[in-house]
Amino acid sequence: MTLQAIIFDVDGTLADTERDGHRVAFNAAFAEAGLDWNWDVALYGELLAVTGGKERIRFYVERHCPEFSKRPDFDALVKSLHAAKTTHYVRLVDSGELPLRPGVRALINEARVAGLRLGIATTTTPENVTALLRATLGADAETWFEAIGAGDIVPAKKPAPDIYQWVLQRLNLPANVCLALEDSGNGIRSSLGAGIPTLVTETDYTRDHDFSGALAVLPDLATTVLSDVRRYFDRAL
Ligand code: XBP
Ligand code: MG
Repeated sequence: MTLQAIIFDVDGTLADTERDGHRVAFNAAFAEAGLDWNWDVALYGELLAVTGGKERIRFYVERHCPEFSKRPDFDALVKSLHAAKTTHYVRLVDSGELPLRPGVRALINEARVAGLRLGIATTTTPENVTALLRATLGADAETWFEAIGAGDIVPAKKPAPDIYQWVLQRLNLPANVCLALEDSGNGIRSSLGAGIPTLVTETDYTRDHDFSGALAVLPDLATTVLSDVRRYFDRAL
């Protein structure tokens, strides 16, 4: 089998966005709404167990202030908090404060030159993906990715396989000619659930996750070139 496409996760994989991006944006939205919720670095690590921002807010409320969910306007509040969070996050990304992880730009460039097809499978909101690609790779970077599966486009977020299955369908490729790049336990459960061989680059938040089934677990892509990726892919055969 020859590798035909690479499907990238976004948060934690393209860029280390969680601690200094999403977390900061959630806290800004909470403060703006007059809430005294503060997600510190350690607490946020626990909340990452749940993917999706709206789902994460609900998970926090369930655990830390369950009475809050009894408010009649709770659903609307979650929605508006999340919309405000997205605005803050996009602003942060636009300011250029969230760089790509080492080796990511080089691998994407090399893959494009080699004629590999590219996709994205993420639980984050589509606006966030657009902002990150533009801020880091340039105005036309979004067009490099033939299929961008993001956010609520599928109802069941990672670890469910749905988002990867959606991307496979868009690419019109079987799972076994693609390689997924992931950084988290929920991410690899999703990609492997869709049958896609998966390479992991771990982050500070995901180092202790269960990556069983990964082709390899790397600290980052700093020294990984496309021929290495192809070699890892061949392990899946
Ligand atoms: C990313 C996530 C997302 C972001 C927040 O996971 O879990 O929830 O933290 O995004 P993955 P939104 O890298 O596995 O896709 O607030 O836009 O939902
Ligand atoms: Mg991730």
